[in-house]
Amino acid sequence: MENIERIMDRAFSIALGGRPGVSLVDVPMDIFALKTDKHSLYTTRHSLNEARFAPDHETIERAVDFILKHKKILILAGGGVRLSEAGREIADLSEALNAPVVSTMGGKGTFPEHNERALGFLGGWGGNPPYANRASLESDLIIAVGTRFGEVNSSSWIEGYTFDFSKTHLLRIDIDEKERSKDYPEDMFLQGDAKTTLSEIIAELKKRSAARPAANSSWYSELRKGLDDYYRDFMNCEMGSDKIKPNYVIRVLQELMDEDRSISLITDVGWSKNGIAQYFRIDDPPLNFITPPGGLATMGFAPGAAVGFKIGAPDRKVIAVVGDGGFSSAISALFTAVQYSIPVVFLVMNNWSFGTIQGLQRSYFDRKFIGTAFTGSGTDLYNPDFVKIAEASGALGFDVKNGSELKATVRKALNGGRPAVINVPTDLEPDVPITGHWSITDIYAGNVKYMFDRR
Ligand SMILES: Cc1ncc(C[n+]2csc(CCOP(=O)(O)OP(=O)(O)O)c2C)c(N)n1
Ligand SMILES: [Mg+2]
Repeated sequence: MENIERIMDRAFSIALGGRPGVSLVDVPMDIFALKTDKHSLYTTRHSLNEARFAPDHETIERAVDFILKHKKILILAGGGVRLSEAGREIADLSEALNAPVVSTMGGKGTFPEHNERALGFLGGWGGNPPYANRASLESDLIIAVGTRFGEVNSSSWIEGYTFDFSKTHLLRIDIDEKERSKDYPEDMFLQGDAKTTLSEIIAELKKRSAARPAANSSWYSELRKGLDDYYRDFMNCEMGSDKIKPNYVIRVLQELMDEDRSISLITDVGWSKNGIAQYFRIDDPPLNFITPPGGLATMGFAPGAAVGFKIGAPDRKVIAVVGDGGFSSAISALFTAVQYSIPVVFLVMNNWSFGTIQGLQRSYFDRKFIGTAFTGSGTDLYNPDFVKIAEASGALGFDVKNGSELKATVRKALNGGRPAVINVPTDLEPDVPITGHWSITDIYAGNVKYMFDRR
């Protein structure tokens, strides 16, 4: 019992410093049952990002020397940029070097994706067309900030899809020493907080008058133009009829967010996450965009996360975008929202299946669907009536019968002042394309040997 103050202090320090995140204090029941006259179990005040350190000045100078030897520099913003709130510094570095920026899913939008130097996000399920991957492969230096080079973002670490560090130099900035050389050998590793370290690099760059690498001016503009063309097509994508096309749902959400900057999207897994990450242009996370971790994506994340987000940011208009599988598995969040009057909108992309998994069965198992289509006792598709569930639980319920109603319905739900469920019958196709590589598909295809040959 006498240790608890110290342990709570440590738990807060871990949660808020370094790599901020959840810390767990496991208290045995016999200690929980003890009596105490203390009113508070933690006495020290901690604040977010207390560990803001940077490498020493000499190291920063060496890093800048190294950066300026390159002509095709690419900045890669990972989730650490978001945690460190270093979006401003990424933008300043991009401007100082005239370098384009790509991101992982966790870092998506930390550099505004509407900016002309933004090339989207990379990896196995990266942006479409895969110009972020191409930029990575064409660059001669990647400055990677706060990324773990996870499997999804690195195309399962198979060279030539997202990265090829036999050709590209790598400068890494990470607060965690354990990241050093974990997956890729870097040419330089700077241990430090993203925001502080980037500020020091930028300050040093400004001292060098001819800092901007001249050849950096144009190598990426073709890629950006290609992305803009694709984006334009996407924003004109077809609606579908009785079942609305999933990309059309995403398009309408993008339009709504472009019109109303107070909307925040929380995504689940499946089409909601991969599709939104692939097509969306995000400018200001975490205010407007939260997604579960890209690789270990937790189905059922969005409903609860949206309720929590709304409690923490009551002025935001919050939409949880979730598949029917994800919503069914975490529907209790709706009841909590009603119980505590938390007006969150649950937009259910209802395709009567674990569509993402079914897509893999379609592509790799000859359309043999096992456990992924929501059928009843026969072959008829089955799902509960989400609108009736909403109404019966005290929330608003909306059925979208036609894509042309979708936008107005979302607005109505957002203005309803109560939790609301919108059921959107959604087409299974198209799939979200894999734009890089994912080794699991080799395994499905019985092509394991190839995987090891390449590594
Ligand atoms: C807890 C958990 N279980 C299983 C999975 C594997 N998984 C990934 S996507 C997916 C299907 C999601 O279905 P749905 O929510 O309906 O979205 P859709 O793919 O149809 O868009 C599943 C089961 C997961 N990511 N998390
Ligand atoms: Mg589904």
